[in-house]
Amino acid sequence: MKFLDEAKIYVKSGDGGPGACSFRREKFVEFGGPDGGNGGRGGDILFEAVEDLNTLIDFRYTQHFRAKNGRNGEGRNKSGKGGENLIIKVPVGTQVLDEDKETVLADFTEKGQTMTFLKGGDGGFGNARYKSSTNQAPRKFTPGWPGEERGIWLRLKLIADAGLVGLPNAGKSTFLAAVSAARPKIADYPFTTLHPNLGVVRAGEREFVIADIPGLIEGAHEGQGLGTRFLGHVERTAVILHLVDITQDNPAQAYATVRHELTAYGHDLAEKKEIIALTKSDALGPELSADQAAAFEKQTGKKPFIISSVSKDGIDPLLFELDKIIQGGAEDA
Ligand SMILES: Nc1nc2c(ncn2[C@@H]2O[C@H](COP(=O)(O)OP(=O)(O)OP(=O)(O)O)[C@@H](O)[C@H]2O)c(=O)[nH]1
Ligand SMILES: [Mg+2]
Repeated sequence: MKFLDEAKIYVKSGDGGPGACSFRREKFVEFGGPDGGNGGRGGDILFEAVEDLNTLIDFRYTQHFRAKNGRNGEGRNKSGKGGENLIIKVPVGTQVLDEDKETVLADFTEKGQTMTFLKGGDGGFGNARYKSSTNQAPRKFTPGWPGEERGIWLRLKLIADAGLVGLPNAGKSTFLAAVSAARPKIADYPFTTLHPNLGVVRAGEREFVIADIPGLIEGAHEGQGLGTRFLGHVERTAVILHLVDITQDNPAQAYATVRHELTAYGHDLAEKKEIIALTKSDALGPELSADQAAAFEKQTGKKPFIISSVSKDGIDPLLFELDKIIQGGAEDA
């Protein structure tokens, strides 16, 4: 299973400017020669891979990219100015695909990597260029060459920064929908989620990626329910967000069940940094929620966040904490 962020964009390099048709006119010079300059070249479209972007989220808002056209040539043999290039910044790991969404046109694997993707059109010739022994006063000039235009796909393989775990129905998909633009299926029965979903969370200036995976039940490591096969997707995350339904009789027990499965799964998942959030607090109200959280802390020795994906209570501090751990993880590495 690959998590992909994709965006379709349209790029166009600049048109070349037309050449000029002009004749020198000077006092006392009987036959002023042709002096129309060439048009300027259109700007190129370039890509540059940068490290401070993680996702293609900005390409949802801006889809059209055009480099500037070249300027007209002028009299007195003045060439037109070239159009400015346009550099499109993409995250490291981005692939540029043709409109068929299959042919890979470029692959950006390293920071700072650049590529000229579309060349700007050449400028046209001014009439000075067409002067010859047989034609001393040509009126001929050429328009600029048009730039190139293309529809392309950008594709980025996303790597989740945080992974959601919990029992079925804990509210994992609802949480993902509350904090990102992802729209996973949500329903009031276990195993609604059958395959992982990814969402991009924007927290202030920063953005990170959360993976929502199918719920775990007791015996998952032996294949019960959907088993543990999706846990591979949280192995490389910086942090696990363990969601527990606060409305059930014994949240600490639900927590222990899932922890047991993580430990049995191995792959160092149990040692990974973990944040616990008791969710659906809106259904209990603040007082009962606080009581449940206190009981949870007493039994597990761990302090949970209290949140609701419906009312959004407690969500911001939780995202802040997740981001802190993710950033810290990046510094450690
Ligand atoms: N009141 C309330 N209900 C919630 C909240 N979060 C989830 N729910 C409800 O809980 C049920 C299960 O939610 P899901 O988000 O599908 O749970 P899940 O953990 O993704 O479940 P699986 O995909 O089956 O593992 C749904 O009926 C949700 O509407 C919440 O914050 N408050
Ligand atoms: Mg789900």
